[in-house]
Amino acid sequence: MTAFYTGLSPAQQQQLTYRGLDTATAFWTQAKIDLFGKRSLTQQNPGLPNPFVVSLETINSALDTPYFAGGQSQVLGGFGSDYAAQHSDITSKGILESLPHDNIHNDVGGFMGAFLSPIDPVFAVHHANIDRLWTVWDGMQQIRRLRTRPWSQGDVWYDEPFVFFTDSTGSAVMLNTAGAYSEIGSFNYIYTQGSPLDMASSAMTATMPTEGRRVTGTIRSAEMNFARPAVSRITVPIAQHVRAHITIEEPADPGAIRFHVLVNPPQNAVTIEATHPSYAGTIQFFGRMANHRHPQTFTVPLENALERLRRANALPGGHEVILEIQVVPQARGIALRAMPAVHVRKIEVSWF
Ligand SMILES: [Cu+2]
Repeated sequence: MTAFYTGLSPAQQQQLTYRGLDTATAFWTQAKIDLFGKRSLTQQNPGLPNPFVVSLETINSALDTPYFAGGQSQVLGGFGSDYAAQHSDITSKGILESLPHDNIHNDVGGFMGAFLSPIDPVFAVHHANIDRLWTVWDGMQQIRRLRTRPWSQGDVWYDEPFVFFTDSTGSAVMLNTAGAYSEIGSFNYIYTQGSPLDMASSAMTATMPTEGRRVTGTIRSAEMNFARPAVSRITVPIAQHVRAHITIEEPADPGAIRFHVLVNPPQNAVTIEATHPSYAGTIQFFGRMANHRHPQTFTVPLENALERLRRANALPGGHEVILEIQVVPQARGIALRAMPAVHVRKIEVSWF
């Protein structure tokens, strides 16, 4: 392991240092932790705990996001993450990463929930689908006549190198920047049937909004437990798309907790049933980033839960709606005696 680590280029060692793996010992210590992690999903136990996080309505909400990256003036948040100085930085995650991407990693478990996730063959299938959805989004953006790539700081994004990119012989690939592979034309394949794009092209109009709004709510009980969720009340106008941006401080053992997000749940009832109309999604910490233990922002679509509540006559009429957003932490895996302290820093809502 020492020979491997010291054989890395300065650029590669820098990337690992960004992630706190700044010595061969630190790298090997983390690899051993990952090695002994067991898959939660197995042949005998193949069911995802929250299939809703990969439902078509969740995917469609992600695909309806009109910008590549959020942050700065793009207050709605992006299809991908918000702008960051480089790719190990903590930044706000879009819907695709917050729900399908992260939940699959952690819920498959074992290597998939860890820094060395590409070791698990399931990784290739999972990321092939994430890539496919990116291509679907590109096609939808073209129909909407909106940009498929960053509109500012684009050069930073295009020039970002992937320094661990090697060919089948282990030699470094020279064409290794994000920009070199930003179009599917660079690859020798295309996607054909079975994507939402087939339906989208006929149903979609080219009138996506160019701007939206975002407001911050005040949080009650930021220090939460299962019986006492973090709650925020925010009044928003009736809009087609409504998203919650939830900032949570990374807990000491992030892999042990998932967070359920509910909108306007029944009074005094904590329900985390994904079939309840109020259930909006589940988020969990994934990925080894720089500044480990810093807060992370997740994006959860509320529009589908609101539509279900509307159909159940559980939302009052009018031009505005008061949203009560609850974030309910739940211990996963082995039962914990006491929920470790977890803090919700911020709950924002954007709409367009
Ligand atoms: Cu991934």
